[in-house]
Amino acid sequence: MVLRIDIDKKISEANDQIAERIRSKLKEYNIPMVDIMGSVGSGKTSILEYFSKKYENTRKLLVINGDLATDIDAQRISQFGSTCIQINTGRGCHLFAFQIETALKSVDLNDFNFIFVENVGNLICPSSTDVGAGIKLVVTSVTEGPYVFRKHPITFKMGNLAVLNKIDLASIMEINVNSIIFGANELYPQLPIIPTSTKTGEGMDTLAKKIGLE
Ligand SMILES: Nc1nc2c(ncn2[C@@H]2O[C@H](COP(=O)(O)OP(=O)(O)OP(=O)(O)O)[C@@H](O)[C@H]2O)c(=O)[nH]1
Ligand SMILES: [Mg+2]
Repeated sequence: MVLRIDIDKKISEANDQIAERIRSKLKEYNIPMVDIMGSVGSGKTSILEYFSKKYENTRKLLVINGDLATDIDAQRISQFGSTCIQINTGRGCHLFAFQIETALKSVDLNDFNFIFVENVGNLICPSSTDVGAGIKLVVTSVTEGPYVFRKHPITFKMGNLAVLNKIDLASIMEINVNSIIFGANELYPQLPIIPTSTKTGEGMDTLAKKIGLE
């Protein structure tokens, strides 16, 4: 006799239950949570540094950082007044909802009014695991080349919002930002895409408004 146990399905169902529990908890407290996903080096932490600086005196930001190792990102962001919790996943290529729930239990939610998750840097794994966020923000950048939107259909279909970051480098990378966004809009008509630069600040107010920070 062969018994088959679909472990993947069970893990994913258990994860989704925890993600729903997180969503209802945050709704109770009226705290939005954004899950930031994107390739290594696309600018996830830089966006969080930018917002932490800009909203230091007006917002109470909690950031949960996922990385294989080190607390570099949490240290970078916490310089600007945000509270950061670093989760090291070892070999794990994405965060699970149970890790977010554990992190949230370690703080008093009354102390915060906006939460970001910086997921582990890659454009593949994080999109398939719900961490309980209301918005899934996909961060990509012009230095990743012109084909990134076409090559990662699942991630961009799962996302609610995307950013094309580092547009200050577009000409040096020989990237036509408008044509990339035009192509991506055709592929993912449901996905708003905001061109940004954390260096010049271009597009950052639009992004802040879109996620409800402003
Ligand atoms: N020119 C330019 N550089 C940027 C921009 N945003 C981020 N960078 C640079 O890109 C590099 C990587 O940025 P990070 O914010 O650390 O990227 P990340 O997505 O958090 O990377 P991981 O956490 O390692 O996945 C840094 O050297 C940033 O200064 C931008 O808009 N323009
Ligand atoms: Mg980072």
